[in-house]
Amino acid sequence: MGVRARLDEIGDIGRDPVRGGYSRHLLDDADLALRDWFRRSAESLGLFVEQDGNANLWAWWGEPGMDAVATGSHLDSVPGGGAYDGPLGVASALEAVARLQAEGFRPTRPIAVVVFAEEEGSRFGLPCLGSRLMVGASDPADVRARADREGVTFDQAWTAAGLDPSTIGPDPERLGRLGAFIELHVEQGVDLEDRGMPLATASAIIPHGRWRLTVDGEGNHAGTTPMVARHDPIVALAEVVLAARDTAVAAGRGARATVGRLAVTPNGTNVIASRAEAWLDIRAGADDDVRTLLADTLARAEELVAAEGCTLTVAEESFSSIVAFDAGLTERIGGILGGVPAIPTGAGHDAGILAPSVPTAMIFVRNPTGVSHAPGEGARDEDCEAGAAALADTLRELAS
Ligand code: HGY
Ligand code: MN
Ligand code: MN
Ligand code: MN
Repeated sequence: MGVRARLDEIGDIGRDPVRGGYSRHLLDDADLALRDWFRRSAESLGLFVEQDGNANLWAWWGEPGMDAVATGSHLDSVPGGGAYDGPLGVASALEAVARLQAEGFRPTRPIAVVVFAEEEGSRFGLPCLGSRLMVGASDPADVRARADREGVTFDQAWTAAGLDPSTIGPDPERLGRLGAFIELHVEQGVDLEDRGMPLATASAIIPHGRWRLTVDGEGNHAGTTPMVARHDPIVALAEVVLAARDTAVAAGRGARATVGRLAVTPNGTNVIASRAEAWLDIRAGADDDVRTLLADTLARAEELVAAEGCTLTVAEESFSSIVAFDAGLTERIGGILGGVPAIPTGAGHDAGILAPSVPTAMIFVRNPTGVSHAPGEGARDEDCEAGAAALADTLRELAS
């Protein structure tokens, strides 16, 4: 069938007419339609499909047993995301199984194609929700206390989809079945384009922290409040955003600080806001570097916020330490792929959550634009097919 044809099957699901690209979030209509597509595609390959207590989907080739080779990724997106981040890994995994079946391959180990829930964290704010819950890296009580941007609680969303929220949490039995996990993913950068190569493996995922910054000021009338009498939280927050940018630029060494999401209360055109919120995403080469970047940003922010007569509250939303992938497995796959480079990534992945518990590796497929988390994300069809072929070669070798 081919990877392109599989991606085209879902090409109209979750299109975002306002932002462009795709908005597919945990258990929303698009996510449910994508889950149906996955189930139908897997069952057409004769795979046995099950959903675990954390809403991750598992399609088994052979009995769900021990020492399984798992491969897959996620189907959810960021708001206005691209077509490949996540779905390329799932479509390639299905295609790799189809190719192996077509050549008459009989695996000696169970093979599972997996779709992890809410990898982007776009609905409830916690990236890699499904894989974190499975490995016990997130507290189910913390997850169930969350609500989405419309105020829908986790339990309400879960039960609306016919799921029982009490089933979320560590799944050691399922995790214990896995002998290896390989995630194929579109590259989110231009390293491969610059090298003129279609594929790579991953050497590491750099650390990634997310914080919610809340600035409180004094709501008032835009027309009757003198400039000197204002405590405007948007002005204060703007200073904090610039402080984060300046701190990351000054730190260098691949440090990155981003505010991509804001919320204002009451959000009126002729109103001085009473509250302004920002979600700060920081990434850098080492855990301590991320922590230092945050501390340096907040040291500057405290002064700026106080100067506006406002107050700042900081809440950590999530933190992912640096991930080093299984060197042996990565080297072996690099060899299967004909000697490709192992490159680090600044993007988080479910593979990063599994890596501490399961021998894990990643395969990157070239992205000519390097753009991701935006409609401009791209991959050439021939590179996508090369990725699926490489994944099939990997599964054949690991499950022979
Ligand atoms: O944010 C990330 O790095 C990933 O795409 N969830
Ligand atoms: Mn992503
Ligand atoms: Mn992804
Ligand atoms: Mn008025």
